[in-house]
Amino acid sequence: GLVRKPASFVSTICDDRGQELLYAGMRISDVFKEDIGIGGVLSLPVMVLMLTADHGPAVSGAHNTIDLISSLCSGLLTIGDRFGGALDGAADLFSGAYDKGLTPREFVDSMRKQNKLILGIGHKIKSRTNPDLRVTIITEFARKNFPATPTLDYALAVESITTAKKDNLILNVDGAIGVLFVDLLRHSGAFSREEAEEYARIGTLNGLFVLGRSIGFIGHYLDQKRLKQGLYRHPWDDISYLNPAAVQG
Ligand code: Q5B
Repeated sequence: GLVRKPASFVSTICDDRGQELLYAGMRISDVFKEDIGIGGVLSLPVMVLMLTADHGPAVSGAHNTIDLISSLCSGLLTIGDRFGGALDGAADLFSGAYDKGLTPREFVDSMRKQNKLILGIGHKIKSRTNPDLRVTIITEFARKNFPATPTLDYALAVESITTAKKDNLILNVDGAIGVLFVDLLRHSGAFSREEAEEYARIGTLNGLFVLGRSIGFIGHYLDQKRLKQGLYRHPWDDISYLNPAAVQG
């Protein structure tokens, strides 16, 4: 009989073979007819794109400029555990500790014992006294619209312990998005537990930050060009030059 050639590539999100483009199996005309729009399809992800698109020219990724593509790439390469790349790690850490039944105090202590930073906690300029309104917006949205938010509640209990030590050890934007995705995936009824865990494991949430922040990085590049800014050089008066001999005494 006819032997089907095994496919060398598998794709589920977009099918362009027929007369009409399919997004995850849905005809593009239906996307418009039913007026679900991108927001209807993606809802929280779209909110995340809006929240993460930019956070000013001072963040570590926004400094590099040569041409548009290399600027965007160099900005994106700055994203990592400490800046913008803590979403999946925070989702994994907080949900793992919650599932193990650790109290927030036990979780904080165990991270300290392992000498590890809690991903999703801490911010360079935001603090309890200077709250991050992005976190406020997304947590209020979740409280109003999600069936349950146990991972968020757990992360906020952790935050109340860490901020007692230092005012800036808040649940940051990466952490808030991370734990809220866990709550959405686990409690919306649209995903199995395995699917929910897999999405965090494969890097979905950091991908959303990268997508959103690409918009901001492109904006900063265009802004620098429009303002005819030259090559950036960091001012001497903002650097502590330590002489190794003097440090060793
Ligand atoms: N300590 C965010 O550091 C920052 C601790 C901690 C326990 C923690 C740091 C951190 C985890 C990674 C994370 C996402 C680097 C941040 C983002 C997007 C952004 C960015 C923007 C945007 C800040 C001082 C003392 C030390 C530390 C302790 C610090 N963090 N303890 N768990 N997580 N967080 N990244 O202020 O006893 O004095 O030695 O890595 O979640 O990237 O806007 O800029 O939209 O672009 O420089 O919002 O928290 O603090 O490292 O000097 O530490 O606090 O052990 O204790 P800092 P450090 P001690 S959101």
